[in-house]
Amino acid sequence: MDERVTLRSHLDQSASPAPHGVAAGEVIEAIAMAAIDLASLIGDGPLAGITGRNGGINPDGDIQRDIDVAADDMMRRALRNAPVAAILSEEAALPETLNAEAPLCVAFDPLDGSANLENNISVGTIFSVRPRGNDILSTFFEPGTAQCAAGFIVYGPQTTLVLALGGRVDIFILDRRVREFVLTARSVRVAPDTPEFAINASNRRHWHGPVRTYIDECLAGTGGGGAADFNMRWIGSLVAESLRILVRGGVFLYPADARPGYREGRLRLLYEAHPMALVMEWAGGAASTGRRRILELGAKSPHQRVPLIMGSARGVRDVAAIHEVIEPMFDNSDAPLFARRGLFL
Ligand code: FBP
Repeated sequence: MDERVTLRSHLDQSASPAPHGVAAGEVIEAIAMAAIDLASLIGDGPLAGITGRNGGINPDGDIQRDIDVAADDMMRRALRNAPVAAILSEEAALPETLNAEAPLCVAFDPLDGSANLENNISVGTIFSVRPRGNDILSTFFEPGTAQCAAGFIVYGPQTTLVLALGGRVDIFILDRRVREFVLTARSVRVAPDTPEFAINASNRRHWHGPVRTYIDECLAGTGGGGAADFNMRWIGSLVAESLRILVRGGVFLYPADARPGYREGRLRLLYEAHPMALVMEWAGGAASTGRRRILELGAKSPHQRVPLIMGSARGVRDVAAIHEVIEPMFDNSDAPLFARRGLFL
């Protein structure tokens, strides 16, 4: 990209015409500043006193590490100085009101996939911004279509900010020398039809019929009657998988399965699935539970889980088509019916 566009100048240009654009720009800048500090802390890790040891259990039953607590504090501090009426963090049981008069509400996962840090694998912060409704806390329970901005930061070899704002998705990389995000990809588009899937295949025995059928078809390849020869990736880090999909397409699946605690999937609707779905859709991709569009769902509780299938439009459409063919009552069957080929459209 010839001209150097910083996040700040990008927000000045593109945030203001969007609904709630000026306020959204301030929120995004606050999150970006927190992310810059968090990137240095993550980069130093044990050198900065981060042990990775457990700090307890968060409200949703996940192990909480010292870095999760630090990331949560950083995000909260940043958002207190932004036009934010209420926040909902993965690390707290309930939403918290900040400035009741402010125009926006923010749900966030301060540090997704923190267990990956032990192995120096990419982790991230995910955020979802929506206009405050009359009843502040009910704002979080509106469908994902209410979001006016969303995105995520990947703390990896580079610190990358993916931003969905004003109906498009742009990517920025942190210039560490000057502590500024710089635009590197404008209006990114998800490739419509990449034969690549990402799923934790160790759960195969627990999957329901439609997911098993889809993955079996991917694995069969053209030699086995499948529609294409698929490649597979599984990083176990939602932000890293999402960035890969934006860069080269493919489909990511974290489905519901038969394990206790996974009947609604693993990922959380408000600060994982909703923001990722907005990013995917605004980049021309799709996001679904297999049966319903993620953005049309409203949460019933702050930490509600949801099956998430997202990425290239064709892949998500194929998974949804298989869900239509296979009766829900046979969902968890191992019957040979589910091994049949040729279900892709
Ligand atoms: P947390 O929200 O608990 O940090 O975990 C989320 C996550 O790490 C995602 O980033 C990833 O897609 C998924 O869990 C991996 O789950 P599993 O270990 O079950 O494959």
